[in-house]
Amino acid sequence: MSIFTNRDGSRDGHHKPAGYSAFDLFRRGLLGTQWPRAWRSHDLKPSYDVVIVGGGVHGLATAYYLAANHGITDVAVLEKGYIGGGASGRNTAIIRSNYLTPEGTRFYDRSVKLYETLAADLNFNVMFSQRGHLTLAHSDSALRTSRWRAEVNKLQGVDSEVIGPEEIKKLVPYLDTSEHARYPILGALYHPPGGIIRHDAVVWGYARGADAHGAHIHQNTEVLGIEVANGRVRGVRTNRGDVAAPVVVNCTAGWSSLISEMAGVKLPITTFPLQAAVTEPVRPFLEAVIVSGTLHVYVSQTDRGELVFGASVDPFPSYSMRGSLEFTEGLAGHVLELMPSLAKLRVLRQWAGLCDMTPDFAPIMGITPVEGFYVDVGWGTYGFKAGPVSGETMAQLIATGKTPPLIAAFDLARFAEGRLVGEKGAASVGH
Ligand code: PYC
Repeated sequence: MSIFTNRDGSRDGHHKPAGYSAFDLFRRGLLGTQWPRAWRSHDLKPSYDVVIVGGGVHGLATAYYLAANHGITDVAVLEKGYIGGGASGRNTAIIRSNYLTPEGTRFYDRSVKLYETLAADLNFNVMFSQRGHLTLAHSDSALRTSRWRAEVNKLQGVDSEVIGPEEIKKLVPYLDTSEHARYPILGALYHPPGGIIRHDAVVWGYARGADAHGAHIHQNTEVLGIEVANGRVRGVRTNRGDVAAPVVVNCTAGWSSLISEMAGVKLPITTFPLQAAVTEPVRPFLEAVIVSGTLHVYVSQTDRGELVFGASVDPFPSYSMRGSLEFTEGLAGHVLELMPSLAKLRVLRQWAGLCDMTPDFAPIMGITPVEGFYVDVGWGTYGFKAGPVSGETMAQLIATGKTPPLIAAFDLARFAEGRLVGEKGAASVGH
């Protein structure tokens, strides 16, 4: 039996992602063999209808929805490393929609809704755990912003409210909610639908789905140039050869301004590293996701028991993805101000991802002055949570030629026309 033959007998071009019975899992686990490939390798064709640059959650979701929602399957996803090896694998996997602007709230709410049905849609367990999200306020101004966000959220139908220290203590008993804390907690923005997800599973699920519909996923395929003639995109130059395409989509993070510049499109983006760390696993004690903008820290506990922490972006632009001791020391200090009982926990590893920051902290999505060249970039520290809705709306734009209302506010032209979407106040981290 070919490794591309599924249990339902479907093959290659009509590849259907496999679903496994418990017995199948047990048998394959024991034998350690006969796992069908989740996505296939292909020769790079000389042309595609659509070329997507970037094999993270945004690029793969765009490929998946192009096929699933619009029947566009002659699609190549080009990834210079391995899929999910960029920002999609370097985040803290927090999902939420409690944003500050109506545009942001509506947009991320659609993403939460898509995440809620993603495991069923992709037939792949993405381990979405909606355990509630708390943004702590330690000052009057933070409390005011929380109230503002709660009102904006409610008007958009998003479940979000401000709660006091007593309710916070019930939700998170290990938090120091006493008045004697160095930064006493005055209240919090509580967002019950928020939570965490298994980020690799989201990437793999979309890759399987896109592959099953016929998209070609090309790893180790680096885009070196973008061909433009008479104001129209013509294709891309890669380390594996040239590819002609009438549509090229920039779905990269970290290198988005460099890729766009290859097409002659300048983006108002500055790139900063964002570090995070994970501890050894301990028994489950932390249900909700905790964020403190004042202390520049956020923390959640994975299903494996590890605590995942993050803090602010590094204070200088860089393309470095190395962790630093300075970061871990600062992070530990801030975490212990919130939960002193974690003092003996050991950090297992740390990492950094790249954040493409725009002047208003909102993304840049849609058309560019180069016909056929689209961007889905500028995600700052919000990129992973936006994957599904970005894929869905970018696919709709490419298929119909019309900008979906959900992303109209995020167009590139807003910077020249002074229509900024100020989303900094919804950040989990200081910038
Ligand atoms: O926006 O929730 C967020 C977030 C957490 C870490 C980075 N961004």
